[in-house]
Parts: sequence; C-alpha cells; structure tokens
Amino acid sequence: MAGANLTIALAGNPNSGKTSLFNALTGARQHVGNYPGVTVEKKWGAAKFQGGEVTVVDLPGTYSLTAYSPEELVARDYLVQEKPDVVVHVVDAANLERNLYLAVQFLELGVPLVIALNMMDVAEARGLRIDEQKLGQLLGAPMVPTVARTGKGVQELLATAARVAAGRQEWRPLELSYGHDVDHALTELTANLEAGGRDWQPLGPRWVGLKLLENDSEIKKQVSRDPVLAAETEPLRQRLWDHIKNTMDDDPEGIIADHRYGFISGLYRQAVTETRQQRLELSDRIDRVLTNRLLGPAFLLAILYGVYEFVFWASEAPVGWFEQFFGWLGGAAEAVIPEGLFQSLIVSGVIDGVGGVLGFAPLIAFMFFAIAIMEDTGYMARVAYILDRLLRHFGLHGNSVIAMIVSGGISGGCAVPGVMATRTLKDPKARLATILTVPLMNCGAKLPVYALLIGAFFASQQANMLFALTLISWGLALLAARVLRWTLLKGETAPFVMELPPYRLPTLKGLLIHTWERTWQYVKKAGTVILGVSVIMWALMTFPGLPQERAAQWESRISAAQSQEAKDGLQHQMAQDAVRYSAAGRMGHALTYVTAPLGFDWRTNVALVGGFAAKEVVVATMGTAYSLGEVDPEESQSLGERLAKDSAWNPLMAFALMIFVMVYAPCFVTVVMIRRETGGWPWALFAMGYTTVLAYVLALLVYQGGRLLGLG
Ligand code: BGO
Repeated sequence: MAGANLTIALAGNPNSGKTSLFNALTGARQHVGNYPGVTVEKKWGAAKFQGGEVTVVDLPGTYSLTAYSPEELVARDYLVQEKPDVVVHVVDAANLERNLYLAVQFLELGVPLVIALNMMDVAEARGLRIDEQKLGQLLGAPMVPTVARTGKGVQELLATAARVAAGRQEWRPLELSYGHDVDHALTELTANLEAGGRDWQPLGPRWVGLKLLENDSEIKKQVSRDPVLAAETEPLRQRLWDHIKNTMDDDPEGIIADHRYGFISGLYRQAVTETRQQRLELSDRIDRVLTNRLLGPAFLLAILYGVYEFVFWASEAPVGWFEQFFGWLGGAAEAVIPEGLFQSLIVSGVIDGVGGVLGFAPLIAFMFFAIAIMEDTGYMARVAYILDRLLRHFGLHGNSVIAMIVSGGISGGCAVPGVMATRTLKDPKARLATILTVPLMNCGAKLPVYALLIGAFFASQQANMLFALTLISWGLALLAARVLRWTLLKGETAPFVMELPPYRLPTLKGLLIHTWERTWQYVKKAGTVILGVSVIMWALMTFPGLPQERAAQWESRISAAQSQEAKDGLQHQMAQDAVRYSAAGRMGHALTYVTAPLGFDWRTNVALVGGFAAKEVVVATMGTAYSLGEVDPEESQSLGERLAKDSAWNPLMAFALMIFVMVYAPCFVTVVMIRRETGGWPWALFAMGYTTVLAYVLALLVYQGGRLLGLG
C-alpha cells in the first residue's frame, strides 16, 4: 500500500508494552489531548511507512470491551464511531492466555485485527514456545512477534497492519458458543433486536444481544431510548438473564467470560508449548488426566458406561409404575366405555399407543439428568475435545463433534438441532458430511424403541446393550463420513479451536431445570405429534373392517363354540383377521416380501413405516397393533411382556430391528431440516436413501449372520 494514508488504533491491556510500541512507531511526533467529555487522555502520533503517513491512535489500556469503566467505553466508542482501518492489539506474550481475552472481544466485535505478540524476549526466557503462524490462523488474526523495548518487529507489524487494512472492508464478527443456555438466550434476543428491520451496523444484533446479557450499561441505555425496543427487549432480557442465573447459579457475564477463556484455552493448547513447568490451575490439573491422549478416551468410555448403568438402574422402578398405571388406565377405560370403535380408539390407539411412549419418560428424564451433569460441569466440552482428535481422521471437524453430541452422541438428543448446529461449520463439504451422518446418532426418539426391546429381550444386559448401540452408531457415522469425504465430498479439513471452559460445580436446581426442560419436550411430543400419528395408525389398522360375510362367518363360529375358552380363542383370531384385513395390515403383509429376510413380521413393518413420522411411533404403533389383536381385558400385559412371549420374536430379531431403527431414514422433521440446510431436495433424499439401504444391509447381515451362527 505504497503512499496510502492509514489509521491504526493501538489497543491492549495495561502493561502490555503499548506505550513502548507507540513510541517505537511514532518517535517524537506525538500529540496529547483528551477524549471529548471525559478525563481520559488521548494520544496520537504519526509514523512513516513506505512513503505514506500512518496515523497511530493510542487507545486507553483496557482489559475488556464491556462498558464497565470510562476507558473501556472510550476505546469502544472510538472503534465504532471512527472505524480505524485496523486495530493493532498489543499482547503480553508472556501472559498470553490472560491477554488474549481482549483479543477475543475485538474479534467478537469484528474489527480488522493484527496482534503484536510483544515481550517475546520475556516469553522465550520463561520457556514458552509460541507457534504464531498457527495461533494467528486459528484465531483469524495475523500475529507479529515484537520486542517493543528494542523496536524489534515494528516494521513488520506496520507492513502486516497495512496488508490487513487493504484487504478487508466489512466487520466480520466471530461467533463463539457460550454454552447451551446463553446461546439459546442470544438467539431469542437477536431475533427480537432484528425485528422491525433494525440493523445494528457495524455492531450486529448478536453483539448487541451479547452485551445486553453482559449487563452493559451503555448498550442498555441505547436500547431503552427506542420506546418500542424498551417495551419488548428489556423484559425479555431480564427474563433470559434470570433464567440463566437460576439454572447456572452464576451471572451470564461469568458464563460468557468462562467460554471466552475456554476458547483461548483450546487455542493455547494447539499453538503453545511450555518447555518448562508453568503454574497449573485446578481445571488444568483435572484436564491433565481427563483429556490425556490415552487416559481421556478410557475415562470417557467408563463414564458413558457408568451413565447407562445409572439410567437403567434408577429408572427401572418408575418405568414399572408407569407401565402399571397405563395398564390400569386401559382396563378402566374398557370398563367405562361401551365396546365399539370409540373404545378401541381410546384403549388401543391412545392408551396402548401413546402410553408405551410416555411409559419411558422416567428413563428419558434420568438420561437427560446425566447429560445435564456432563454439560453443567464442563465435562461435555472435554468429550468434544477428545472426540475432535478422533474425528479429524474421518474428515470431520470440531464443530461436527458438537453437532453429533447434540443429535444424540451420548444417547438422547435430536438430529434437528444437530443439523442446525452445523451452521457454524464454514467448510461446506465437511458441513454436508456432518449433516448426512448426524441422523445415525441415537436420538431421544430411538431410546424408547431400544428401551422396549432391551427390556424385553436383554434384561440382564441393559447397560451393555445401550453401550454397544452407542459405539455402533458412532462407528457407522464415522465410516459413512469417511466414505463421503473420500468420494462425493472430497477435501481438506479446516483448523478449528475447541473450547475448554473451566470446570464448575453444578447446582441441583440447575440440573433439575435442564432435565425438566428436555423431558417436558419429550412428554409434549408424545402428547401431540405422537398422539396424532398414533390415531392415524390406529385408523389404518382398523379400517376397513372385515366384510360383512366374513364377519358373519366368524360370529357363527364363535356362537357355535362349546366352551368359553374356545369362544375367546376364536374372538382373538377374528380380531387378528380384522387387523390383517385393514389398510395397514395389508401394507404390512405386502412388505414382508422385502423384510422377511430380516425376520420382521407385518406389525413391525407397519411400525417402521409409521416411524418415519417420528421414531417413537415405532413403539406406539406396536402397542396399538398388539392391543388390537387382544381380546381379554383382564390380561393387562405390558408391550415388552407381549413381545417377549410372542413366538414370532427372538433376541436376534430384536437386535436386527434396533440396528434397523438406528440407521434407517431420518424422521420427517429431520429430512425437512436437511432440505432447508442443504438448499434443496437432492441431499435430503440422498440422506433418506442411503440410510435406508444401509439399514437394510446391516439388519440382513445381523439376522442372517446370527442364524448361521445358530443364534436365532
Ligand atoms: C518499564 N520486552 C521487555 N522485556 N520489556 C518490555 C517490552 C518488551 O518487548 N515492551 C515493553 N516493555 P509500557 P503499557 C520498566 O517501564 O509500554 C516494558 O502500560 C521500568 N520503568 O519498558 O509502559 C517497558 O503502555 C523499570 O517497563 O506498557 C515497561 O502497555 C524497570 O514493559 C513495561 C523495568 O511497558 C510496560 C521496567 C521505570
């Protein structure tokens, strides 16, 4: 940029060497004044560079960019109002982690940034080896090592600043994740701030929302000046703030700061080597073990296994109570409602259908409780960190890990937010590979299917089975991703920083709130979508009824029967015949031509077709299908017991079915989301197609392979 006139704003923590650098840049050509309206000193000067003149403005030394002090406010206002060409952030390289906190805030704001890694002499003397190339690349801001005291690196700093100033026009904010609760609050606040077509240039609505959650007095004042915003945003802000405070037992400011430090901590691990023992914080000491290359994965597997043991152990009694309750409810409904279609709808369609799904609510709640503990302590971030190292070998990315965990990597989750979580992935091919593989994770809707079949056929191996299913789903997702990245989605994986926020002691209240929020989602879904689909499935399994002639034949056989036992037997056969004759029954039977090699009977086929609406429907439909064939109201068995007794079922087939349910077409809502996120139907249809073919092949291998080994 020969001859260009540039303005550089010099920023940094106090004592980072900012004044020394300012002097090295500008020499004697300095001016001193005041920022308007405040007693904060303003210094500026001129530097010569490649024949042009560079104005250097020395901002007040600050630790943050939230308006907690006049210095911070002055520095921020200057940036926003004057928009200097580039910000040079002076960082004390010997105290890198603490100093980078401000750098993260500049990046969140989106200013064009160059970092002067100052005090490099001190850092080296302390045994720190900083890979400034890598650090700059991961952070998204170039780094220039300097020793301001001697003027070393100053010319290179100017050249880099000029290059960055020439290359960028728009502010591009870095969007960090601040954990589940704050991210959620930010999404709501951002939507609210954007309403009415307001644009918050150059700050951006997300940044304004972030500052509101950080209780930034200046931004709050600005928002309150707009009467419409004041009426809506402030109560919303207060509600979200209180919610975070309540669940996390800490101010949002503290949580946001933790995540910024978590981001820096992740950066630091990748780009800095300490050749001499530095003082370790408690979190670092715990991480020495929990994220160790060998011990970390071993602990992760042990914790996962422990969680499954706990979930099955803790939920056994309450799931039994729920089953008993729904059994009793079905019997009561049969006694109260006169025999006929309406009774069948209520008992078989609603109670035996939806009841089966609701019955597993305690198991789901305990799973979410365990997940809440992992999240609220900060361990989930370590899970992502450990898995990131593994996923890289499969062409995936740090953000893919997060999407996979959200989708049910631990068991329980949902692929819909999982697909959305890939938005932060900048590399389109890695993103697509992630979107196409997250549906293989064990989402919360597959859990009741597993719980039902594991309870019925593998009662002594519950935790082992779920553990195995988890490993299988990860194995399949990684293999699928690897194949996609070798074929359709070839390309390199971009570097990524994994956040490692400090560990926290969770509060019981916070854990209960998180557990409740998610369990309530499950219950709500069972009471709405699953209920609706259940009723449709019931109708498909009920209509059209038997033709009059055939019904009359059955009736006459029943009345001719000698004993009550014989009558009951015939009644049962008639009910079965009616279901077989129904629309769904015929479809289910037609499908057995395809699914017989997998061991699936017609009821399972119907359930799997229904499961495309939502996978819980597999359980609900089986509940209804078995209920419709049942005639004895006294015999209130749970679905699991019915399956275990049915001669058409065996453990091998149950296992093949679990694999099929794990892998086959993602549910309808996920498919719609994939279409939206990939910009059209082709990838959504591909996701449905490849998973269903894969599911079929795997279930076939399991079932036929198992039979060859004599397991059937
Ligand atoms: C004193 N290397 C080393 N080793 N020291 C540096 C460097 C560097 O790269 N850059 C700056 N310093 P400021 P702020 C001092 O003043 O520029 C030193 O607050 C002393 N003073 O010389 O003031 C710099 O503007 C007596 O040190 O920082 C200064 O950001 C004994 O870091 C200090 C020892 O620099 C702070 C040091 C009377």
